[in-house]
Amino acid sequence: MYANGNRSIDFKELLNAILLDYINEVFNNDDQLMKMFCMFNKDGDGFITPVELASQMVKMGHPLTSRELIDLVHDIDTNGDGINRFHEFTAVLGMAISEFFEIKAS
Ligand SMILES: [Ca+2]
Ligand SMILES: [Ca+2]
Repeated sequence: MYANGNRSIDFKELLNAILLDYINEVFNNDDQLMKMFCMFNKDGDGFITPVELASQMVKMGHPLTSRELIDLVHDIDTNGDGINRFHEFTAVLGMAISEFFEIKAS
């Protein structure tokens, strides 16, 4: 809850915490999320590289331009280390779900 190191709870952190609960509710357990993550993480090393992301998007019939790929990796990579890890993937998925259901934070 205090991921950014200060004492106040930032709105984004709160939203993330709520969304993570919500994702769990929607998928009932982590298995569905993990399956989705594994679809992208072909080599099973625990993170999704841009190459893995690009090839899976092609397979799903949505090839990305290099610009779109860079943007997508950047969007998922919340801590900026250049690697898309499982918790980052689920957080982004949560944002997509919330937009889909038009969840309001108020
Ligand atoms: Ca991988
Ligand atoms: Ca990252």
